[in-house]
Amino acid sequence: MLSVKSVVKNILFLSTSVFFAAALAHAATPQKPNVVLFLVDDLGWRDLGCYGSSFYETPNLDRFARENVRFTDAYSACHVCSPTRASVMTGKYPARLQMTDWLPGRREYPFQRFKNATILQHLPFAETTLAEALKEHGYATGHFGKWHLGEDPSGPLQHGFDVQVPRWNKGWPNAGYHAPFRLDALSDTTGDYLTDRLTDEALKYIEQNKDRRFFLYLSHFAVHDPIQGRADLVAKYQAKLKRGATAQRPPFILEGNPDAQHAPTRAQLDARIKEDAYRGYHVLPKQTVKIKQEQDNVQFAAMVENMDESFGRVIAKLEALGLSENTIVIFTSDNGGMSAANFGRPDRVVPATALDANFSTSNLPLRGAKGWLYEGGIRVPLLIKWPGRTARGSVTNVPAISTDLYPSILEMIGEPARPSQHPDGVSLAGVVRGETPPAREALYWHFPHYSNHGMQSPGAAIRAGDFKLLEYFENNSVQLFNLREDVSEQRDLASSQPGKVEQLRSRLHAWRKEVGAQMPTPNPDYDPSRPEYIPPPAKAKKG
Ligand SMILES: [Ca+2]
Repeated sequence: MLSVKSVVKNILFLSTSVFFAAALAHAATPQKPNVVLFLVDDLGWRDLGCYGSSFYETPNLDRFARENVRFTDAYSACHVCSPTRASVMTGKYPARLQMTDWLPGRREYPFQRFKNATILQHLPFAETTLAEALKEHGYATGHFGKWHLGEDPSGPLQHGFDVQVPRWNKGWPNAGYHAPFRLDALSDTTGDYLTDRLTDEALKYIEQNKDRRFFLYLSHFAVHDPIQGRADLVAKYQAKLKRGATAQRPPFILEGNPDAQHAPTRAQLDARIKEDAYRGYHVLPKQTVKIKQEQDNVQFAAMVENMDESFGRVIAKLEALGLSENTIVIFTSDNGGMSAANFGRPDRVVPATALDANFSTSNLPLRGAKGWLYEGGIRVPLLIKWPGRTARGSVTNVPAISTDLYPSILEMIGEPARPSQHPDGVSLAGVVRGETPPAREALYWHFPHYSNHGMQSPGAAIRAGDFKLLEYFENNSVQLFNLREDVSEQRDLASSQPGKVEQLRSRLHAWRKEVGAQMPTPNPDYDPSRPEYIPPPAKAKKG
């Protein structure tokens, strides 16, 4: 029988051994890098200085781009929020997940020939999310900001995150960017600005976890509408606009439905915009809407610079804590810039006095906007820092997409890929190291819905090499562009290159079959005598 003394001795010996074993294991395993994923909402491809904006100032991101890797041809998996976010968390195309539209999704209207395809209302629990994978590898996981992948009990806390700030799962801030925010688990005082407060909390999280590996998902509500900048920055851009305001081009152009029976040419659209019937900001005759052409919105400019400040504060915190050489930092956006207004209710009219609240930016030279399959809807900034592995200041035109982040992060932290979880992603780690790009046949988009930011038919797209084919489901129209020669998608090659069209179309159809993509179904309430939304006549000119 053991004496009390020997039991105590044994416990002491055991606990000391456990302590030394743990310390040895710690010393033998190199510290895994931390991961910061900084995801901005609705930030357009040209909304940063390092991507060509001359109006918005983003010094922290510009410096980061100079020191790390900048992707010129990066894409979001969808032109609206939730599908892209689902692809980031799972490494799967939204079509494979049946999460192809924003949550909860668009209403049905009788002028639409199809019903929107049915979507899941939350991220499926069968998925091993990026956060769950990192948790398995010993990471603390913090979610700060926008989720938009389902309500509780399918929020971030049920999908692998230890911490969620604020406790709010929707796709927009509850009460705007100025305090009071009316958000659980995010306190505020008068004068607080949401992006700043979220950043405060994210920095606290970094401090609290500085001695262990962590995954910080800082998913800002910014720069999604409501378009409300911080007052000091708004004043700065008001002054800047006054100094340099010389409009180079018309403030808006028209875009129509490429799938219409007689789809309008660019010259026809440019002529129509001068007609009285096409005045105003609402759904215009022949399914046209207006697209903003200038980056001159001072409220939006303030939001972009403030978001850049937030990024700069995160980088500075990592440096101050000595973590910057052991932290992977990824910056991207979930879809293109909102240069078209939201006509989720087609009878909505945006008064001329409220343009800046409804049209945030210009995506030029890219065509289209958030809500469109043109490049303006899906091409986004992507910057990656992999400490010690990044070729300083490199720029790559290797196409990348948001499904790639999952396998890229696994490879960069030295953990094995999970090919059955992220079948639609390829690791970009080699590209970041400056090696040969990963083999990939094509990138795909699938949107079996009508869009709030345009009146085009539901459709899909494929990019293979330099070519991109867009296909629309009401009349099966296609458009073919060579992005290398025509990034603005102005020269439709569909009729001159029928072989290319057939090749890409059959690949797109085969992909749809492979991923089990849902197609829109006939709308029983469709009224064929009114095949398009008929807007109210333009009001008579005043004065
Ligand atoms: Ca978005």
